[in-house]
Amino acid sequence: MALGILSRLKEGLSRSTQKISESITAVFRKRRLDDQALEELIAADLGTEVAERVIASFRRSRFGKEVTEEEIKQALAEEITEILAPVAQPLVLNPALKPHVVLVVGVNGTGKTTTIGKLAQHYHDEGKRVVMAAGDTFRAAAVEQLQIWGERTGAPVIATRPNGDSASLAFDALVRAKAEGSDVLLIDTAGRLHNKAALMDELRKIIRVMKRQDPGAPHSVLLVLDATTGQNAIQQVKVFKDMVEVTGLVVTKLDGSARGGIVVALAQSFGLPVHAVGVGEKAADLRPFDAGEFARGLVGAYGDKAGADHPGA
Ligand SMILES: Nc1nc2c(ncn2[C@@H]2O[C@H](COP(=O)(O)OP(=O)(O)OP(=O)(O)O)[C@@H](O)[C@H]2O)c(=O)[nH]1
Ligand SMILES: [Mg+2]
Repeated sequence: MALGILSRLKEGLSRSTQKISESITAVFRKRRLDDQALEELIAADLGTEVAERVIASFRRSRFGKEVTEEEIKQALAEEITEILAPVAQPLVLNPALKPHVVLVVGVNGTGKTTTIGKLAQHYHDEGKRVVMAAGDTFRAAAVEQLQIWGERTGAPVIATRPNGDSASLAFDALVRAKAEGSDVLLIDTAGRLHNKAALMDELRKIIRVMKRQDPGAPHSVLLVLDATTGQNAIQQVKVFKDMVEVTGLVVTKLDGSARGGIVVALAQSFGLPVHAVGVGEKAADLRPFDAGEFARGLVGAYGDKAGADHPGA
């Protein structure tokens, strides 16, 4: 099964791969470390900063040398791994917290509810007691969607009437999770960004109301981003960081994405932990974020595993 997931990640990233490595390889063959190379990397969603960093490093270490395509890929993978390694941090639940409260935010359709379901399954499989709160009270379908995950995992799903107050729902869910001695409370939210002020009010109210009961809550605020939106994800992080204290990211839809490079741009721009990546719609399709694996997948450097650990090339 793990292999299946890995190959789906590879498959998703392979389209980014083509973008990055075909053009880059061609450029480096000609040994023209110039604006074109820079543009190719930026076009692959790596962003200006990362592209400049990669080019600068290549200029120092590779310029004028005979290099094979595989060596270029390995070197690029190493460079990208360096950028990603500091942000590759799993979401660790604090066992002293009963529950550890995780608020999940993000714009419409990024995969919030699905990610909560996957996390519920993951923690359930670890033997933890999970409670979910259907904080998106505007869409009946959103509540049902979470309830299906609840049935799958045996975790209670706290919901309220349609259009009910999400803050009091979150409050009630926290009361319940505490009473049950749960390990983790996962709170879903609505993500209608077209009304930013209303969304900000709602999220802040949820947080304020929960703090009355537990001043430390929410202990984690996960921002879910859809990789297929490319550079727009950068803007979303800025907007949500202004609203709430985002503690970490989950990047979804990397199975179908030609935009894996955005993860590198996010790491470079914000340094926020990337807790996990989504590579499909099923429970098992949430993977821990592995910097090296991701970087190699992104540039298509799977051929020579040993080369990845090449000392100080
Ligand atoms: N291929 C793929 N699809 C995903 C992934 N994560 C979520 N989806 C799908 O994306 C769609 C939206 O996911 P939701 O979890 O409903 O997104 P949401 O953020 O809760 O959406 P709203 O509640 O409408 O704001 C669904 O069809 C999911 O099955 C992923 O990693 N890969
Ligand atoms: Mg949802």
